[in-house]
Amino acid sequence: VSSKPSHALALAPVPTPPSTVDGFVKQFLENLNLERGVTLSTASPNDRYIALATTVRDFLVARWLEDIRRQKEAQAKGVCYLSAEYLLGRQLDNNLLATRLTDIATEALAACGIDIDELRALEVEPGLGNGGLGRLAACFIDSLATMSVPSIGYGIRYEYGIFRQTFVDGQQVEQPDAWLTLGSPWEFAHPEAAQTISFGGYTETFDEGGVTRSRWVPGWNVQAVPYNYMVSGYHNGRVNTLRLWRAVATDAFDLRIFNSGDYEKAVRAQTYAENISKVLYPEDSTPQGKELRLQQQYFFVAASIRDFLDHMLTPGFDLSKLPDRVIFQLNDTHPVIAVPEFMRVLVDEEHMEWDAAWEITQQCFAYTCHTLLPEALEVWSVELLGRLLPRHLEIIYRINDEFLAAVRERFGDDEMRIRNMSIIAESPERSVRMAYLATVAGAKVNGVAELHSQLLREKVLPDFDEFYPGKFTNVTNGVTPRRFLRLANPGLAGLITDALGAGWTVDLERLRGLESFAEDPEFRARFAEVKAANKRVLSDVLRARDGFEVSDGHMLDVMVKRLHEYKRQMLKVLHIVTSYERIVSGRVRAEDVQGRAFIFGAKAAPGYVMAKRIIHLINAVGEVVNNDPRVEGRLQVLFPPNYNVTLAERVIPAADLSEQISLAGKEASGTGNMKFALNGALTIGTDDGANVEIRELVGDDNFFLFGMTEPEVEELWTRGYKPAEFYQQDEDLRRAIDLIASGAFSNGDRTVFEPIVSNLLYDDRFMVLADYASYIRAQDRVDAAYADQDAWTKAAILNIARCGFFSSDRSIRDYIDRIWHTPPML
Ligand code: F58
Repeated sequence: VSSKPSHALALAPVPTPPSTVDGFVKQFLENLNLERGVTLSTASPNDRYIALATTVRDFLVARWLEDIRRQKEAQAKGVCYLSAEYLLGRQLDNNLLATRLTDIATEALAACGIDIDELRALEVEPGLGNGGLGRLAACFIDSLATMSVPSIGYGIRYEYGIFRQTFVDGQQVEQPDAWLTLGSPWEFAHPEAAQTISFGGYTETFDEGGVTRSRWVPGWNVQAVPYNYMVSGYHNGRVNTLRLWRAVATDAFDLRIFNSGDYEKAVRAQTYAENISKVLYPEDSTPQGKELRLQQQYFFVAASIRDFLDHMLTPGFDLSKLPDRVIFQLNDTHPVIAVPEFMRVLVDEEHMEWDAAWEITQQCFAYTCHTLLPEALEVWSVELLGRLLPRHLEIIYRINDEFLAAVRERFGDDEMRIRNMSIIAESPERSVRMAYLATVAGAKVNGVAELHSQLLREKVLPDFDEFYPGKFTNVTNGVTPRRFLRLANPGLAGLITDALGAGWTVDLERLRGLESFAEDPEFRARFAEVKAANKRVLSDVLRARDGFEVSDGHMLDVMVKRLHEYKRQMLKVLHIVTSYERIVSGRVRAEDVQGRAFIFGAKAAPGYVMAKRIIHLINAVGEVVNNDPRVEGRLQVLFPPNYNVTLAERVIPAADLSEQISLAGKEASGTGNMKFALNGALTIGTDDGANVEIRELVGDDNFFLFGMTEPEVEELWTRGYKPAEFYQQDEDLRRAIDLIASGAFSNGDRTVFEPIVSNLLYDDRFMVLADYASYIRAQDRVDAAYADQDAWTKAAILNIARCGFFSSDRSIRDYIDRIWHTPPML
C-alpha cells in the first residue's frame, strides 16, 4: 500500500488565511458554519467565541506545523520543560497579539456586528497551576517561543484546574473549576497517539547471557492521551508546542458486569484510572503525600519521555548522543520520578549498560528548586513508591548506593554525613527525598533568585554543594513583558513605545531609556494619566464583578498572592487594624489620613485551616472598616474572590503600592513583585527573594524596605523569640491585637479569631510581631511619600526603567548560558 498522497493539493504547503479584515471575516464565518454548525444569525455567544478562537488558531497552524518539522529535521539540542503546572491565563489576546491580528480581528467582528470585548469576556482561563511556580512555567514557554529556542513543554491536562473561590459569610468556599465545559478551542486531542503507562505489580530477575538483570511486571495501566497546544512566539512567526496528557482508562468498562446490573462496579476501574488527570492538587508550598499525586507525577513524565524518544528522534538514533539532543528541565521536585524512569527505559528497554545509562542521565536532567521551606521538600514513603513503582524504587536504591559509596570515598566513613546526604531518609519513616535525587542526577541545580540560590547552597544542601563543586547555580525568575505589560497595560505600553520605539517588548533592558523621561514633567503627567485610567478600568471591573466601589483618589495598596502564613497577609491586616484603631480611638483624625484602598487577592489551600481563618479575618475587618462612619471612607478593604491571572492583569497595572512582605529567607523569589514594579508600583518589602534584586536595581530611594534580614531572623531564633514581648512593648500593636481579640470584627464573639491571636502571641513562626514596628514605620514613610504625587510618579517611572532585568527572556537566556547550552533555532 502506498502512503503517498494521491492528490496534488495534499503536497502543497498548509494554507494560512490572508491577514486582512476580509480574510478574517471569511474564515470566521466559515468556522461558524463548519466548526459550529450554525450561521451568524443563529450563533450563540459561545459559538462566536469558539469560532473566533478557531479562526485565530487557523492563522497559527501553518507556522506551527512548519516549526515542528524544522525542529525535528534540525535534530538540534532542545529543552523539554517538565512541569506539573502551567498557569496559562486567557489565550485569545495573547495569540492575537503574537500574530498581529488584534486590529484586524476587532474590525472583522465589528463588520459582523459583534463586539470582540464581549467574546473576550467569555474565555475561561485554563487555571492549571496554583501560583508562582505554575505561572513561571507559562512565562517560560512564552519566552522560549519568542526567542526561537527549540523546546516543548510537557504537563498534565487537568479536567479541573485550581478551584474557583467564593466567600460565604466571609469564609472561603471552593467550587470546582470546570474550565472545559463549553469546549476548548485551543487544543488538539490525539487519542490515536495514546501511550500505555504502567503502575504496580512486581519486579523479577532473569538471566541474560550469564548476567542477572531485573525487569518490571506491572499490575495495571492507563492510557495517556496527548493534547497539543500552540505556544505562539511574539512577532517572530514561531509556534512551539505545549503537550498536556490526559488519563483515559485502557478498557472503557466491563460490559459483563454492567449487564449484570452492578453499574458502579462496572465503571470502577475506569473511574480510578481517569482520576489521574481529573484535578489539580490545590495545595501550594506543602506537598501532600497522596498516592494520586505520585500517580499524576509518574503518569506525565513517563508519557513525556516516551514521547520524546519516539517522536523527536530520527529512527536508529544513537542513544549515547542524547545529551547533545535534549535537556529535561525539572520544574521543582514534582517531575523528579522522571530520573529513575529514564534509567529504566535506557537499561531495561533499550538494553544499555547501567554505567553508560547513568552517565547519560546525569547530563540530560537539570533541576530547579522553588522553595526554602523544609516542609515543602517532597518525600515519598518507600512503602508507597515500592508499591506503585517497584522497579523505580530498585533503581533509586542503586543510584543511592553508588552515590553514597562515592561520598564515602571522598569524605571517609562519616556516618552522620552519609545519613544526611542519603537519598533515602530513615525517619520518621523510610522515604525517598526527591530533591536529593534530583540534585544527584541533575547536571545543574538552580535556585530562583540570588538570595534563594545562596541559601539553598548554604543551608538546605550544603553537603551537596561541597561534593559537587560547580553544580549549583542561580537563575533569577522573570515574567513575560508581553502578557504583563503589553497586554495588561496597553496605556503604559503605548507611552513606552512613544518614548523608546517598539523594540522593548522583546528587549526589556531598553526600558533603561525611560530614566531620562522620569525628569520630564510632560512624560510624568502622561504616566499619571495612564495610572489614573488603569484605576478606572479596575474600578469598573470590580464594580461589575463584585459590586465594589473604589473611592476616587485613594492610593491602591495591593497584596495579591497565595494565602500563606510565611507571606504574612497577617502583617498587612495588623497595619489596617492599626490605621483603623488610630482613627476610632481618636488618636488620628480621619481627615488627616491618606485615603487608601487595600486590595487583597488570595486563595488558601482547602485544607489549610489557619490560612482560611486569615481570609475570614480580612473579610471581617473589611466589613467593619468599610461601614464605620468614623472612618469617613478613608480606609477601604476590598477582597475580590477568585484571584486569578485574568484579575491580576487588571489589578497590577492599577496598583500604587506593591506588598512583598514575607519573612526574610522564606520567599524563594516571588514574581508578582516583578510584575508590579514593571507596571510602576512602588514596593514595600522585606529583604527577601527577588525583592533584594529589585531594590538593588531601583535604588533605596524608590523602594520601602523594612524588617529583619535573613541573618537577623536566624539570630532572633537563636536568642529565643518571644512574640508576646513585642506585644507588651508596642502600644499600637497591643491595641490592634486587643481589638481583634475583643470581638470587634466578629460581632463581639471573642472565640472566632482567638486561634489567630494566640498563634501570633505564643507561636508566630513567621515573626509577624517582630517585624510589625518596622513595617508600620515604613507605611508611615509611604504616606509621606505619596503626599508628593509628582515625586511618587518619578519613582514609579524609575522602577519601570530599571526593572528590564526581570523579563523572562533574560531568565531563559541565563538558563541557556548556564544550564542548557541550546543554540537558538535559525
Ligand atoms: C513559588 N512556589 C515560590 N510552589 O513560592 C515563589 O517564591 C517563586 O517565585 C515561584 O515559585 C516561582 O519560582 C510555588 O508556587 C507551588 O505552588 C507548588 C505547587 C505544588 C505543591 C508544592 C508547591
